[in-house]
Amino acid sequence: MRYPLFLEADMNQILPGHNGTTGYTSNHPPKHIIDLDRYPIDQPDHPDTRRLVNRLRGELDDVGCAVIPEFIRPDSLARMLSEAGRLMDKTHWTRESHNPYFSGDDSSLPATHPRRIFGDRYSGFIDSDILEDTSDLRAVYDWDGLTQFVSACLGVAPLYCWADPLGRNPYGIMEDGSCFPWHFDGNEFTVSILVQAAEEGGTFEYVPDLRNPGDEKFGEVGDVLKGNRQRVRTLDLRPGDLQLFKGRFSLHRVTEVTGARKRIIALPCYSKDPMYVNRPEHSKQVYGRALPIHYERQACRPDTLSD
Ligand SMILES: O=C(O)CCC(=O)C(=O)O
Ligand SMILES: [Fe+2]
Repeated sequence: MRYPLFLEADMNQILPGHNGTTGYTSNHPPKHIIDLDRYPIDQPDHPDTRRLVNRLRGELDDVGCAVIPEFIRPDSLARMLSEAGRLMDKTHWTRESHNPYFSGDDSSLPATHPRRIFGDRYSGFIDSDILEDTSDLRAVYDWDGLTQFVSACLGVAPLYCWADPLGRNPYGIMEDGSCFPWHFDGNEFTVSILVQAAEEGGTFEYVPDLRNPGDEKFGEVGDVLKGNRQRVRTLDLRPGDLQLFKGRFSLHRVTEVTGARKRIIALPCYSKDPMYVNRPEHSKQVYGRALPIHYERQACRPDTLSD
């Protein structure tokens, strides 16, 4: 399978999935997970796929985010929901305060600097390394077809599944009282698939392309943290939709969840750098642990941003 938008040499560099194969691992092949009848992304030359890629590229350029409705089949969504349910008591919950960069306070900066503005987070993750062997989420993430499709939509090649063993494709969990304050992600690109919506709240808000690899735009970040909503966009996700998002460059947050039903979201992540993983401090804050790979690769950063 080849997307014609890129040089063949580039496409050949896309890495296989975490298990070293280029295929999928679940009991269910990609066509049982993704609605390939409506979205034939396994056929890059199909006119529908070309149109879809062009639409998504346009949306990403215009508003920094793109959505594909009902991308995941209802049966697969139900399997993801039951997997998350079985793993729910292994969720790593965090109640803490962090700045948009998940870094420590720096008293050498003025009190109004974004690195000194902390927001309260209460949310959890089912880390990627504990997903079940037959997980649909793991299978679809390990399928090269999805990586190549995401690569084509982002206009970024080669693109890699994220090397971070904890953060690469977790379920994000929020319950009554949960919220996730303004932040930038450690990885460059995130695909999110809402598995179950909260009863109320849990709205995804973002400011497209607020910073870029050469410029932190601390002034603009500070304005958003102080409540300026001029450039803030909101997204009303529905279960099964797929959302593509540039989380390392677009400041984003999830508003407070209320009600008994948990908000559950699958978060497959991608990177331009095949070696890069979270800093140990970032990994501990978000996923509850840091592994040897996080310490070994501390010096290996994808850019010079604050994180
Ligand atoms: O739950 C979401 O919609 C996004 C969560 C998020 O921003 C993150 O996990 O970094
Ligand atoms: Fe994020």
